Amino acid sequence: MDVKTYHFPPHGDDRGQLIAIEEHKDLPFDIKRVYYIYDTLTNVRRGFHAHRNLQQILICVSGSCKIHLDDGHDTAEVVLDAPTKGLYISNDMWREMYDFTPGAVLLVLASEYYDEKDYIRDYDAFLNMVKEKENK
Ligand code: T46
Repeated sequence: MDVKTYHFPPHGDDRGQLIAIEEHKDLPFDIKRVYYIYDTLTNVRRGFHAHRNLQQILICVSGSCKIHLDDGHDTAEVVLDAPTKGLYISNDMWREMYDFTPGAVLLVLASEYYDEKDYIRDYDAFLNMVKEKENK
């Protein structure tokens, strides 16, 4: 699977590090929403859904976690272990997040407002949608 990642360069000096992400310059979409996931226990797996119309960039800004991606044919595992690394996730991609280290914070930049109707939470329904789109 072709996994798209971004490198966000840090502006470091003897005080520490700073990363800036600017709409229209560093991202392939306009940001409508930002959320972050934290206090997730190491043995917890979350996600288990795809989106019909949502692009996102995931950045583990503290600690690390793993992302399982599934496009209905192939799967990939991506380790997010640096605040400089962003993972792009498009529409129609099943995702699961797991192996959060204690204190990990997963920041998500999203192209759309929150909409529960955009979620496909049933894996078989996800596979059917992928097949239907391919047969069109
Ligand atoms: C995704 C992965 C990476 C809101 O009220 N607004 C929001 O913008 C979001 C994202 C969630 N919520 C509520 C809905 C649930 O009651 O927060 C609760 C937890 O959401 P959810 O169970 O969907 O969280 P995850 O970690 O399974 O998935 C989230 C995103 O929902 C999803 O879009 O791609 O992170």
